[in-house]
Amino acid sequence: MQEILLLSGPNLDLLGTRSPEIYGSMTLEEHVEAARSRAAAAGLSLRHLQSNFEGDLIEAVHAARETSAGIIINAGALTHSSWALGDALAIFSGPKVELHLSNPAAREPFRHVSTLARVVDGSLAGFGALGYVLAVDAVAALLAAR
Ligand code: CA2
Repeated sequence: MQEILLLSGPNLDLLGTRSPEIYGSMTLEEHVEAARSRAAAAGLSLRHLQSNFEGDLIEAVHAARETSAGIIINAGALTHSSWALGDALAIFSGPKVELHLSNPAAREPFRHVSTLARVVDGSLAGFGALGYVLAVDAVAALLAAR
């Protein structure tokens, strides 16, 4: 069975505890479970890693080259600053989807830059919880088209 790696960046472990007006009220684990169910319906497994450390996420992308068919990444604020994470993702050859709960383009100017956009197949932003399900659908469709 092919595996999707879902990566969650800094502070996303706090989902459900603060700022529901921006990020909704679901916990990260609830988003992961929704994504996992959708992946299972498409015949895919899903593994999740959350880290508050940039290097952990980079190493997970490196390891994914041996284990995972596709990557979904909500890199949190690293989206706007981490050229290194973008470079790591560029080396991964499977489908890659950038995901955000909110719509960074409609927020503060520093969120308008994505260091990941240049290396992913596509980005989903602003759909809240639905984004996790849509991202799985996108990776599944890209895998099926290969
Ligand atoms: O909208 C998204 O999913 C973001 O990736 C979330 C990041 C933000 O820096 C990006 O610009 C957009 C922030 C995640 C912080 O999550 C929190 C969760 C609960 C309370 C406070 C922050």
